[in-house]
Amino acid sequence: MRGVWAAVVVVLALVASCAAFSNPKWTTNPSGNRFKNAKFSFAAPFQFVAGSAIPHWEYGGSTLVMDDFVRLTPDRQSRSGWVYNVDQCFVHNWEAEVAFRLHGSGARVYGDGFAVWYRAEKASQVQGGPVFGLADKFKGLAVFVDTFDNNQDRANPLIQVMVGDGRTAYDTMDGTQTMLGQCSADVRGTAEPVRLRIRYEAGNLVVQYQLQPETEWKACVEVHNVDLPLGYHFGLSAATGDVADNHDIYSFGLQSGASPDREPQVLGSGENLVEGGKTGPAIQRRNRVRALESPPSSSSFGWVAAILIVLVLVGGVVAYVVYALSKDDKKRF
Ligand SMILES: [Ca+2]
Ligand SMILES: [Ca+2]
Repeated sequence: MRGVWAAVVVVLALVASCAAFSNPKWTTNPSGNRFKNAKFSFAAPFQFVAGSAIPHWEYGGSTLVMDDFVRLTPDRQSRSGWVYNVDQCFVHNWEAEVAFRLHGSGARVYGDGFAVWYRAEKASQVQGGPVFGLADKFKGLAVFVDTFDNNQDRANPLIQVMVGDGRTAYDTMDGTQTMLGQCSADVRGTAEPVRLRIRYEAGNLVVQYQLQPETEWKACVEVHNVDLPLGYHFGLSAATGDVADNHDIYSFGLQSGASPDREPQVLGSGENLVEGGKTGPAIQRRNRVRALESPPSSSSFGWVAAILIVLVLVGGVVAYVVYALSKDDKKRF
């Protein structure tokens, strides 16, 4: 009988250790399996702690951190400012939400707008430049909120997506030649902050905006097969030129997660990743990094559950065999 009890103890110990590993270390919001990433987010009130007004973010140029918002530029000519996250982001699927207000004394002309970035360079390498305040020929994603109508097509203000390859220069005529998609959006001069949402999930990029709180989200741009490397940095920047505006950012929030129907393809299997029809080295490499960096998802709970069931079954069989053998031993005597 001693063997039976030993088998039972081993099985219970294995079950307990698996349960400990499956304990989630993040909070899930009510909308599903997304969770907020505090180190890639900021929001008021901004507190001045240890020389940095915004933990995990650096800022420069004309940027001023106020109590309730970050002012990238004041309503003055020829200013540019930026705020930039210091951490590399290894989140595979994410959703960024920016609350902003663009306003100033200009009644008919104002500008130039601001950019939301996911760029290659580190915060310590950020250089000012002509693309809404940061350097051109960037690597990564840009979502421009372009208020000044350079090419006089009357489409501004507009929200526009560009993916930079590190060589292509931004088309200064409102990005007409370099954009992946855009929409006109009357986002300037609002009483309340406007919200911009950028969702990147399984290679699909979706941009929406909300003009007033508690109102519907409007679709703006949807682009497929967008390959963004892991390890880039989030940032925001704005610039004024001959025309000017206050470019005020109230919050930047990053949520990470994935839709449940896509997640099982990605986690745990290095070979079978299907993402926008691409399986290039960047995606495979990203997939490997993701398996290391990402917290366990719902699919990993599935694995834990399967392992537990197998362990219980194996334990049962072992216990039965040991029990039967001990019975045989007794019969023999
Ligand atoms: Ca423009
Ligand atoms: Ca234009």
